Amino acid sequence: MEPLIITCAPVGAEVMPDQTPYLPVTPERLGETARAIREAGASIIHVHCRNDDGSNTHDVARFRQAYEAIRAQSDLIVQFSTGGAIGMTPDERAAPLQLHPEMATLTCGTVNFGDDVFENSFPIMRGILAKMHEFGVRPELEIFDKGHLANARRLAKEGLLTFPQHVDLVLGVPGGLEATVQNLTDLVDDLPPECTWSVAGIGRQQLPMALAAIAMGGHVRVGIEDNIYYSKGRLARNEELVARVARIAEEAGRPVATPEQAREILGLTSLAAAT
Ligand code: KMH
Ligand code: ZN
Repeated sequence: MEPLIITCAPVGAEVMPDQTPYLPVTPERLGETARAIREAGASIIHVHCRNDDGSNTHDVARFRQAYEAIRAQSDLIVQFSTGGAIGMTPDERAAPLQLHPEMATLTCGTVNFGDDVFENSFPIMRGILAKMHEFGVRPELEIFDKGHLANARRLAKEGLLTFPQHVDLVLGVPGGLEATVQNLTDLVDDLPPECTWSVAGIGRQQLPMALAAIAMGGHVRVGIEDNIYYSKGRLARNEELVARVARIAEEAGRPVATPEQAREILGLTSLAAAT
């Protein structure tokens, strides 16, 4: 089977520093985290930024510092969030794309998000995609619900996307599609041909969804953005979540992809050629 791409989402926008001491809030800690998760087997880092007090920011200067800190300590594929945090404007969410990260997320539709609404109307999606085209950034399509795949196909019909793409199936958000193996297989069956995919299970479902993806030939996202626990009552470090998936995959006969192998699988330019 194809080597396993492990994405780590180490910080996100929802987990706060009073919930866990392992949240990498500053660019410096993101850099250290990048080194640790790379050693543990990750090949992609999904980046959100925080201010020193833990509040969310999509400030371009802060993203630049984070990008530089990550690159100084690792060869990971750097994937910026364009989802940001609830309440950010679409322009704020898209602003860091001007830094030309290799990848960035594109959430493919609006979804209830706990008691909030994570808004991704067609105009918002078109606007973010236009910025991705302008700055040469490869999207990762984030699918929180079944209808989001239909939305992605509509964007493709409009000529704003071409398939295949890399797709991340985010399952278990309260308000989105539940994290079950049945839902995962239904979504995978519905993907356009040749798409690569990963799954991000939320909370307790992170590990079961990872196990399913390893067996199915998909890829895996883990990290504190999606799950703060290693096991019941025991807080996780990001690198531990990555290392566990890498260990299980190796046992199951799926070697773990290096970042350069992941670039090849995803059709991204090799880091050596890009710099
Ligand atoms: N924080 C969520 C509202 C993404 O990174 O692209 C959106 C999110 C998705 O985390
Ligand atoms: Zn995110």
